[in-house]
Amino acid sequence: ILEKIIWTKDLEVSQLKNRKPLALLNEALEDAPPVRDFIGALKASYLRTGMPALIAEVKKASPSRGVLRHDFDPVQIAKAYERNGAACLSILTDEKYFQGSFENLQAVHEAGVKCPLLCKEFIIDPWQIYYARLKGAPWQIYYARLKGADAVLLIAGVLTDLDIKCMTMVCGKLGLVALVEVHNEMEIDRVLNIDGVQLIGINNRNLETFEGITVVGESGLFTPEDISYVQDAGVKAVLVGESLIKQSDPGKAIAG
Ligand code: IGP
Repeated sequence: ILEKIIWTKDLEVSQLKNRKPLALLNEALEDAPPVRDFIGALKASYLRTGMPALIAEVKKASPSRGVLRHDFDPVQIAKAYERNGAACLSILTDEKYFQGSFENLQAVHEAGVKCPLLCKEFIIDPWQIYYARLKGAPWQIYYARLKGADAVLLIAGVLTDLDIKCMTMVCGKLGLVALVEVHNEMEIDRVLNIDGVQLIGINNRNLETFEGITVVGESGLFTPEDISYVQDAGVKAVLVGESLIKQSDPGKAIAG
């Protein structure tokens, strides 16, 4: 499929400056770390505790809130989250808006954190998978894989159905899982009709359950009541950033 995509898009792609041969990427992949089972970890945690599995987010800043933690140390926070029972971690790699980096992803991976890792990056164009079109975000899915990610985020609102389908296939080829994020019912309907989608994140509101698909409740979760609310709506996992990161001890906040 990779070869096919490259071939069919060859004309457009050849106009891009930073063209890199697919062979180089595939070669690099031979040394990539083994992937961990992201969905398996969510399900295991849910079955063990009966509570939504936690994807704890390692997040320094956000566009709306600015810097969330001035003593931000991604590795220490990741370890604290893992120690205190997070099923998976989400590592912001977007630099521009969230002050994250692929170095943070790699550092957390290399520090021996065992939780599966989600690479939180804005992947907006399937051809970015192969070619650097955004500064600082070269061939993002490949790059995520090489830096130790087990899952990547695909935001339905900025992607076409074909983008999502192609990217999901590329993820599958690389052993990664795509967390497909939706914001409204229209996007949910779109995504449910795309073959191969296994994991959907609902960014607030519009909570439903979907057979055969693991549903993650995302964003704006601050209190135990917030968690109960999405749990009652049927989600099997939650993605929490700000409310943990801002605690004096983010790891303990999970245990509490
Ligand atoms: C975490 P919060 O409100 O708990 O900090 O949210 C996570 O869901 C949020 O950071 C997020 C995000 C995204 C960040 C959801 N979708 C897409 C960057 C890109």
